[in-house]
Amino acid sequence: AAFLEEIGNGLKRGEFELHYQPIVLAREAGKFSLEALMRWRHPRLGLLAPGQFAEGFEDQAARAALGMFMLERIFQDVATFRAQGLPLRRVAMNLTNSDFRSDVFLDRFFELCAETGIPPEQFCVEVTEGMFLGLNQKRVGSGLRHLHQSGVEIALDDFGTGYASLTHLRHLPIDRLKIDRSFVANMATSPEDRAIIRGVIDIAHSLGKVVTAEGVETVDQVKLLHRMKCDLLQGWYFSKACPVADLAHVLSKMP
Ligand code: G
Ligand code: G
Ligand code: NA
Ligand code: MN
Repeated sequence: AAFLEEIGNGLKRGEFELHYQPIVLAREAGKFSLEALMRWRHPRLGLLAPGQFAEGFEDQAARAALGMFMLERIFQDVATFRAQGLPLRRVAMNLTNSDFRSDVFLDRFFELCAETGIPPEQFCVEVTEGMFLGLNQKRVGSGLRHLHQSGVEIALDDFGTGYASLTHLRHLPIDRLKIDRSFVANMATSPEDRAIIRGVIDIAHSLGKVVTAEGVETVDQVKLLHRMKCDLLQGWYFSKACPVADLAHVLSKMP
């Protein structure tokens, strides 16, 4: 509970920031998508990744505050990227169930599009399978349909690690599957993991969806994924998530 209060104070003190990790189009160089990843520059503990303050995403009040922070900041940052003329495709943000509990989050999203002139087509939202099992799963479904109809792409994150994934593919407006990095990690040595990845890519393409491989760290993984016709690649092989100020430089050195 003390930690949750600290999140509120950290937000007030401006200790939270968004870092951006490039997502590379496998078949075409020079244009990038990004995933926004939250970081907490904690005064005592240093730079924290979401896994280190995950309880904040579970708690309703903390999540509402973190979600709104993320939303406002992502529009500011994307406005900066556009002004810099960065060669950007979509910018992805991670959502939770809480973001669909009321209309506040989605209303503000569309309001920000109108205020800034940044079109919904600039964005992707990442959701996890677990979000379709929560209390407000109906609201999650209708919220995603609204976003999708407006031009926002929907990505299913950590694909293959949750439950009943294939059902969701049938009922929800999902444009992209993100293969969890646990499958990518061992693909060079594990025929089983390679078979799973090949199968996911096959299903996705048959359904007209695009596939992103996460956690790509080695050139061997890049080559294998390329051969398997994986569409998008993301991972430390290309770049870690980096602060806004470093992004132009990082992108200029990407393959
Ligand atoms: O940056 P890191 O690798 O620690 O991210 C861990 C996980 O935290 C990611 O898988 C991502 O889905 C989640 N995450 C990162 N930023 C946010 C955020 O702003 N909101 C939510 N809900 N999840 C996030
Ligand atoms: O929850 P989500 O799957 O969106 O998580 C993204 C997380 O994965 C971030 O915390 C990020 O720091 C981490 N990550 C991104 N690329 C790599 C990578 O190539 N290897 C590893 N081990 N972690 C990565
Ligand atoms: Na994600
Ligand atoms: Mn993921």
